[in-house]
Amino acid sequence: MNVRDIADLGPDERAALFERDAGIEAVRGDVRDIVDRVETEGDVAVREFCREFDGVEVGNLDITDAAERAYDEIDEGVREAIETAAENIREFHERQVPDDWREDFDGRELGRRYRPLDRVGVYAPGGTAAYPSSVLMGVVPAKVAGVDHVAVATPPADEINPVTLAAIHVADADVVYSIGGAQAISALAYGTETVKAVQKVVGPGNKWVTAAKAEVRGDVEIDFLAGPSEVMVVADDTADPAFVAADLVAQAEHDPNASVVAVTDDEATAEAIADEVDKQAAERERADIIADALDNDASGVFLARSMSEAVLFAEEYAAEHLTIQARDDEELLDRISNAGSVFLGPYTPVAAGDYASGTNHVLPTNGGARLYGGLSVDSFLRSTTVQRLDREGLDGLAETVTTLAEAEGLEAHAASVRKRFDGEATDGTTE
Ligand code: HSO
Ligand code: ZN
Repeated sequence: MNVRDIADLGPDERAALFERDAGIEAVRGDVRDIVDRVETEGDVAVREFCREFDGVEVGNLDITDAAERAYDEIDEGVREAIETAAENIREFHERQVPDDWREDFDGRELGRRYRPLDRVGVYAPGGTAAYPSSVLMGVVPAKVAGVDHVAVATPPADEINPVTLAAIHVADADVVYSIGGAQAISALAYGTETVKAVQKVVGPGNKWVTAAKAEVRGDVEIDFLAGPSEVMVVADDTADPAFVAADLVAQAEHDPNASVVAVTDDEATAEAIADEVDKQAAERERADIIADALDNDASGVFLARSMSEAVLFAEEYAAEHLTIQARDDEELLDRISNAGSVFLGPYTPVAAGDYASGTNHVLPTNGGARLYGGLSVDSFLRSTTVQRLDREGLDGLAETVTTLAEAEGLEAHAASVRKRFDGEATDGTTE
């Protein structure tokens, strides 16, 4: 890998780094047809697409029983690892559950109440992108939030990944469908004879799945449109180049379109990271995918003139994962707002969060971190405000409300307040 100087970046190079997108436009038209057909024809269309895209003649679309069987059958070590990861994820997400509250604001009792969504769908990719860990990241927070019906859809195959199925069981999903791609997203969004329609669809997927989520958004809620994995490492001269490189190479193995970036103010560190990346990348099993990801226009090792410039670069990039390997990591973190998930210190590899530390790995990519955060318990809750005013509370507010109502030309609004004091003077208004 070459080290590039931030100061030398031209507008096109900056655009490639900072204006990443999910790359779904090319498939939007085809996906719209699939989504529409499933919406209007239901199971018949789903089965046809399973045949066409997955090459599988699906018997029962509901495979909930298979998850429990897989749990019993998989390797014991893997089963324990799933359970440990699920437990840590559950614990961290339980800490996120907000309490309902009511408070008195001078005769105005106001509060907020949280209730879970009733029905949620989690997409679990299949094939080489089958990540049992992503099943945990989608289902566990939904269950912690109290969602009653959590459905998982995963593509049909001659043998569906048993570890994915076991993770679905451990995460305690309620129903599992053997449906993949855009057809799964449409089936979850609109329902079919077999599939119960949900209110929100979450989870990562390929560009077909992502385009389908864009398509159904509005009719149902979605989490966000996630693209390939990204990592940004901000490093100073105290960073261990081998650790930094290992994290870059790890995220690079996800996808040829993954983006992996390091930025440092120290030239020797930059060169050492670049050398280490080349060395480690060649040693990995998925060397081909890694090589493509490293070649990406949004990947690279960058030299900044100062740590302040490095921080600005990271802020502008708004990476899915941000790791800070530097002396003053907390101080640097204070200056960064745009990041999906942050990893501090030499012993916090991104892989820890990917699997088992407890944080969620379904995170905003393509700069989404400028606007929103990753999947959490909040993603599955809706809040309702509640209020009760006593007579004095309303009396104290009457003039403000009637004045504003009349300023908006909404006389009946003002009257609805005055009605409470018919024939009487209020503190503020005299009728
Ligand atoms: N780094 C990926 C999640 C993942 N890693 C799943 C391993 N398995 C996106 O955050
Ligand atoms: Zn990962």
